[in-house]
Amino acid sequence: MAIRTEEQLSAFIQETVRSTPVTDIHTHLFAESFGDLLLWGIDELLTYHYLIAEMFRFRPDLPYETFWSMTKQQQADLIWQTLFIENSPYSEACRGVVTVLSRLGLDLSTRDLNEYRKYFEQFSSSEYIDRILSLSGVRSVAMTNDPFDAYERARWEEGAGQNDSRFLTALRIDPLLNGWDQAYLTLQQQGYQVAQDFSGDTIQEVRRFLQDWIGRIDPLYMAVSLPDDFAYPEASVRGRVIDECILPVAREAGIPFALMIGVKRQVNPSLKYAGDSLGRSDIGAVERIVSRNQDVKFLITMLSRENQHELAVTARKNRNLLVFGCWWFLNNPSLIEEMTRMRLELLGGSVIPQHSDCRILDQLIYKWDHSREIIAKVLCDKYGDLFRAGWRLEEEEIQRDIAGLLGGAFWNFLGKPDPAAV
Ligand code: RAT
Ligand code: ZN
Repeated sequence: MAIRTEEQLSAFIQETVRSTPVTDIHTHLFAESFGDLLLWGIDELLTYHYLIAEMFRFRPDLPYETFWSMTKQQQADLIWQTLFIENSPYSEACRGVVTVLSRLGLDLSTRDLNEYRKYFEQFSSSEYIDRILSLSGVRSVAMTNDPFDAYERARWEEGAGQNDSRFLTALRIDPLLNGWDQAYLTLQQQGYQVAQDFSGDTIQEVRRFLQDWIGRIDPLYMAVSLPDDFAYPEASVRGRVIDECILPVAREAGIPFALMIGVKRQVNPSLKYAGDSLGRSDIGAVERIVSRNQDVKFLITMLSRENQHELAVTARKNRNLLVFGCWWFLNNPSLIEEMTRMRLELLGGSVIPQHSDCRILDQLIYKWDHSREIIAKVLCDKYGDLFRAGWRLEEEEIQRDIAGLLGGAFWNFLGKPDPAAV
């Protein structure tokens, strides 16, 4: 059906963005079969590492060790008191908790954490997964599956990871590229004949390790996070692992290599897993890896705001590169809007505007509510410009475009149908 007025156009876009199911291409969530690797509930929400870092800013006298020696519930109490009672929760990570509580139907006027805790006790994980996926309108999420994590490996050996098509797999291989001096030991323990100095059969054995895990978990892609000084090509262990192991395996398996570039790990180790930061990276490294390996598909996101424009331009030049998401410190409304606007202007719909990076199931609600609102706002402007220029749109065309942005472009890039699509 054709859209006749600008008001009709905006209303239709907003409703379509709100109701179109999402494929969330990068999260740290797990299916129920992974047991306690799946995090959910108010205490997990409040102890999200983004909030831990924010809490410490308001508690200059709190020794780091005191916080780390507390139970999870005590940590959550302190974060609630600091960020929600003694201050107003308008940072994006705090606002996220407010959005979740509100959408779950909890009474925000009480600000009573113990009351909120009781609410979550009524659900089993399985019921809660259904509830959150339905409230957030997320059809499927990609997990981050780490073969270097002994606990997760044991879950795979017990048969986890099967029978829930809403939870997709992604093979995360950071230690191989960022910590070879430990990683080779883990590979040896798993029965691979690798040597620290890369001698003998090391290259073939690393490939065999990747192929075995691809066979075991059937990942959508292989992924790594990389430091801000990532270089390519490079005469280093990382350079060799990429060129001689990962790229040949990605090529042969026909799955993309996902690069998340720009992390400075542990700038403040006292903050533990909340202690990572970011730095601007060299777009030349991205340009070279994608253009010299045109028969490999790359999913790329960068962490520094300063890299975003050049990343989008690089994607214009290389169709084997699909840019995704507003990652981590970029997942804030002002930056999502800026980036989404720029990407749609440079790349049209050949982009994945957002992923959630959720670590806690409930966060799907706020990460997607907040991003959908911004994506809709940008789209209203873009379609509005077309409308004012005289271009008339059918509702079905808008539905097609939005389905692409929220998942279709990803599945097209993979060359696979979305298994969770009905
Ligand atoms: O956004 C985050 O939660 C970060 O801690 C990281 O997990 C990052 O997204 C990553 O995947 O390395
Ligand atoms: Zn992540």
